[in-house]
Amino acid sequence: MKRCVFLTAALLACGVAALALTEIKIQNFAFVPQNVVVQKGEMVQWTNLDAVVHTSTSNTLVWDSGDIKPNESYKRKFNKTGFFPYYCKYHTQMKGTVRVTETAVAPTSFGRVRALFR
Ligand SMILES: [Cu+2]
Repeated sequence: MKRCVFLTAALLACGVAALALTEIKIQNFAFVPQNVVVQKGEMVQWTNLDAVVHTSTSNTLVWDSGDIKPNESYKRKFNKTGFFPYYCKYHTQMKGTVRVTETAVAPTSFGRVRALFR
């Protein structure tokens, strides 16, 4: 883990790799980040930082969080590869995507750095 200290990017990568959890904030009626890439078997967690209820609902009904109240989270594991668009049931302009890959997250440099620390 010492190597992580030298680069902000690497530090970030280590944090994600250690937890195998990708966090998405629901803030100002938006999913942040809007598009994420995870490896099969990893967790994604949505945390609602707004003062109103939101949902994370798959366009193809692969999942539906139900109501995520303010300051609450919803978490699920992605066991199948694919591309999964989702939205908020109450505010349909709120959209995001989760891409689930078979192996190490690529092709961004972020993904490569991250893979080094597995
Ligand atoms: Cu919403």
